[in-house]
Amino acid sequence: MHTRDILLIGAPVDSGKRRRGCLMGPDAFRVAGLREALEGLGHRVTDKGNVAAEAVDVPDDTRLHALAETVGWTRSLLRAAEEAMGQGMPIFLGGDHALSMGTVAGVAAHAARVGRPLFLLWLDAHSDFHTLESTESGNLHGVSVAYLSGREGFGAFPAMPAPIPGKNVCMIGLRSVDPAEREALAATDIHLVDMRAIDENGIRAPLAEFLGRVDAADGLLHVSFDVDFLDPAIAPAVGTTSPGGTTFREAHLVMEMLFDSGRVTSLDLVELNPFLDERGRTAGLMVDLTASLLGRRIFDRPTRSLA
Ligand code: 6HN
Ligand code: MN
Ligand code: MN
Ligand code: MN
Repeated sequence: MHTRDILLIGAPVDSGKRRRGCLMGPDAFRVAGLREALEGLGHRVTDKGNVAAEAVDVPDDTRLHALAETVGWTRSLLRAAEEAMGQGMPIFLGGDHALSMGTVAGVAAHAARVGRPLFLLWLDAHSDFHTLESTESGNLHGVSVAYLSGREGFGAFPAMPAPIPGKNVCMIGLRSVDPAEREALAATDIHLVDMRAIDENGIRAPLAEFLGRVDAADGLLHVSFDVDFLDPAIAPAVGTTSPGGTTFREAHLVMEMLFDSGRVTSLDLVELNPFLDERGRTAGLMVDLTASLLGRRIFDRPTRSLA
């Protein structure tokens, strides 16, 4: 199997929403054995420890929760991600989904520098497509994709170095999208795969189609995995639970297909709130899913038929 150089980078971001706990995420992934699982698959793994937020001089805004802190995280993670892309495959251990503004911006800067198109796979119940103006909650974990797409109105944030075109973005698992997000998404060509589409046609076809386009463009692929992509019955450790999520096998199939594609160059694991977990089961499941993305499989295919 293809051995990869993997960098674990802790991003204990907890500023993207009011309910606290995601700052414990990086250590929960470590305790759940992420490093050992990936080493067991033959990869070289380096744990780079945790990144810290840069101190910034940004006035807070009463409508938005922890704006200055989130801008500080975006700046420091942007730099860390761009640097890591030159060294291997970074896995960012969150932290809430606000962290992706920094990680994906840094990955995009790297892609632009090496002259490769960047594709973004957003596995999430939510579209995270608010602007600072449209957010109703004021929680900045709900604005990441809008920022990464280069939407206007992100004043205090660093300019997005290389906005990702909508046709290069695919969201899978959607089931909680606010009216303003729905309207804004309609004006983009982002690929939207909601839970109804998965119920009716399965999760394989739309993912295969997207991966085919990544392949055709010889693109880099960043995967941003929000715990609430999964059904809360199997993944309770998340603040923004939404019923009707993906099953254990749907999620593993996505990871197995991503491994087979050979395309994934960076990954975020976000929104794990260990304070809400049950005996570490959500952290453990996320570790197992990451192992599937990096080559763990039941059998080497094709499996033998019994006929
Ligand atoms: N996430 N749309 C809601 C809001 O508050 O703007 C939920 C955001 C969820 C954020 O999934 O990372
Ligand atoms: Mn999210
Ligand atoms: Mn680089
Ligand atoms: Mn979500």
